[in-house]
Amino acid sequence: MLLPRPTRSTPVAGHFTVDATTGVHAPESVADLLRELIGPATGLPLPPAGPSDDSVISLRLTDDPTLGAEGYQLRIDPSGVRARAGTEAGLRWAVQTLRQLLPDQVYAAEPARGVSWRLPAVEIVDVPTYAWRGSLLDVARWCHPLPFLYRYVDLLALHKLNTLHLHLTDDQGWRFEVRRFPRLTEVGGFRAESPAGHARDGRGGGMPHGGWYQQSELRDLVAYAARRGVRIMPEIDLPGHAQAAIAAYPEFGNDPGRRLAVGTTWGISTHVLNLEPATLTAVCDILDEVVDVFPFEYVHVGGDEVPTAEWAASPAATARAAELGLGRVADLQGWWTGRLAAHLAGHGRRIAVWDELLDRGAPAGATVFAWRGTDRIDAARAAGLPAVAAPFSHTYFDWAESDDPAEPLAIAGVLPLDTVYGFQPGDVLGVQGQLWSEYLPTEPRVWWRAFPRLAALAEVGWSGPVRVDADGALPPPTRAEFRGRLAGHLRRLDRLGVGYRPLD
Ligand code: TNX
Repeated sequence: MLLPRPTRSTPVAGHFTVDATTGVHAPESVADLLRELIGPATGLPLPPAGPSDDSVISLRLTDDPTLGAEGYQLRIDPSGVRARAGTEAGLRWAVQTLRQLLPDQVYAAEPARGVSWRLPAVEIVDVPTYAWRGSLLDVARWCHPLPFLYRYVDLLALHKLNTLHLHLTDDQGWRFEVRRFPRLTEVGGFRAESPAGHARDGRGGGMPHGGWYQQSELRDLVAYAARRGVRIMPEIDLPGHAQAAIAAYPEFGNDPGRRLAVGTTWGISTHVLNLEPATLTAVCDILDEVVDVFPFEYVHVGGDEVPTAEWAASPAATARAAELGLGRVADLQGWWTGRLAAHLAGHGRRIAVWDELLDRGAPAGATVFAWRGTDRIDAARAAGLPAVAAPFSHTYFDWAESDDPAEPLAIAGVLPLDTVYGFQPGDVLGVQGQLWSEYLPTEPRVWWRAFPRLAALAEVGWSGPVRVDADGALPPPTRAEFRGRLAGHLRRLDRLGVGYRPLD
């Protein structure tokens, strides 16, 4: 009942039981992860294996290029467990597979008594199809508490998803502590109220909301995620979706005399950063603190939904466009983002951007997050840029799963589970599921919208797309196989107390 489905799995006769005599042979960090993930529920000590032990779990690094950066092979037979991988990342995924092969009580928080920790004998070779298997969590619209972020990382690792895209800033909140610009969080981290009901109804709830993360808290989260094979990509959304920053520092906006409030409704703010040298320098200073906290190679600098009216009305911006020989004011965005890319390149980093940049001069080397439809994936490829497939049509899990009026309030809909599972991403760096949080203010809401769809996308990312009929529908046997396996997988989420949306 593995999810995601492994590349190859062949049953072998018999089984192996993990018990109090079982020792572990593995690189230290991998052995620690095994103990951390299997110890609490089983109560087993899993000590380092001695030379004469005959009950052993052995997880070793090997030189096998066919396993790539994250693949592993695993053999369980009555004599023990042996996993091999070319990297510690591969061994970590082998640990997640071992955990899935144990009885689902292994996911319980409390010691489970009277369970025989029996592993079926099997031979597995498992190599992911896509290198980027991500999940965006929007902590800007609602500042989700840190313990939830830790749980979220656990859930990603369980599904062999390797990237958490943390959307840290937006019009309605700035959550990343910046030492040099403390008002970003002191002012930008708090708003007066949020919409009550759908934003289009125009009613405010009257309740303030706010919060932010200290750099040290985020560093700890990064380290915790890294031990599980999950990288965290920070997103600082620029130069639009930045009203919270302008509320904190009016000089970043296009009218320094104007006092803006942190956004209190959802949608697209018309207020964007100005393109003055001082603001560019400030943004680079902010990014310096970002790279200091997040070691991952990619920094997402946003770039979605940037209205250009303020630039068009600004003599300084129009003069700059003319001086740069840009035909359109909108192209200033590509030029400006190129400056950020160059600055980040100085730190050895690459930039990620939303697909709007394709229309405004995306900087060379940028990785494009194609969200406005599957055609944006093709557009990125046509521009010679790597793409992560994140189209709303298949990966926007903030959308309702059905049109049943009993569904909790959603920004839009409908995105059914089968559509996610049938997604054909094409030739891309990988796939990513989005959990924008306008209508996901609490942990239970996030889980409801995330699962089971994120599990389906994790399988697309790891195991590759399934074959679909000419009309895009799942062939009934494929659907039945996945649903059957998913039903078993949901028992694991039950043990973890993750309140997913039940299968229809
Ligand atoms: C569009 S996707 C946005 C977000 C919203 C989302 C809601 C993207 C890059 N921008 O600001 O939260 O739609 O589905």
